[in-house]
Amino acid sequence: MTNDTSIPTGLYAIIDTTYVAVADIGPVATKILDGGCKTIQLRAKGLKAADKLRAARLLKVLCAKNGATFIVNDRVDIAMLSDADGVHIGQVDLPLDDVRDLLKGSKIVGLSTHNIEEALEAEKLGADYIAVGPIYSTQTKQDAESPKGLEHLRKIVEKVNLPVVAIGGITEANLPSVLATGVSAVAMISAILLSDDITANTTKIVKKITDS
Ligand code: 3NM
Repeated sequence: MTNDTSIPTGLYAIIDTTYVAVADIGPVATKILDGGCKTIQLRAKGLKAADKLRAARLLKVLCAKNGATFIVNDRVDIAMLSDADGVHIGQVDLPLDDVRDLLKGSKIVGLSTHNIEEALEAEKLGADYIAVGPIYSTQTKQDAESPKGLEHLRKIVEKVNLPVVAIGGITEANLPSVLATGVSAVAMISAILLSDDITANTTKIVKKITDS
């Protein structure tokens, strides 16, 4: 486990390139950071590796300037080359131990989990945090599992001794119910990226989390 104190808490915004054109990644990140968000993940599934790396390097600089944590989804190599603060991996990616070996030092490694067994295994493996989802139905991830709901989330928060990031279909409207389960952070993609005023919307969500 890393001793890094910047393990995601509060709003965990994910810049997903299915919603954001490559040229807009920097401006969108700036709007999110201006709204007070302290964690950004780059999720760039369809992008060419060189574009991913360029975007990751840009996001690292923007996040560092704002005292925010920058996480790369899936790609350990891109995380290393961009000096990201961490990487987020899924169940089908490289084993967590090997990811940590590659990254060295105090980098954050987060793992996607979908049930209590995976969550407990993540704890055993020494993940720094787990994502649990999808809590609600989502349009963003095509191969998402069926929605797990709040009771499922609450049980994992109770049983697993790791920071939990809730993900999937989370909006400003259902945020209070999600926060009431005791999660450490709330990941949002469409609720942030599809808003008309990203900074104002982010500010509102960050305040809602802080005040809860
Ligand atoms: N992972 P939105 S759900 C990237 O269940 C992702 O692991 C999920 O997007 C999981 O906030 C999801 O737009 C999509 O619903 C979240």
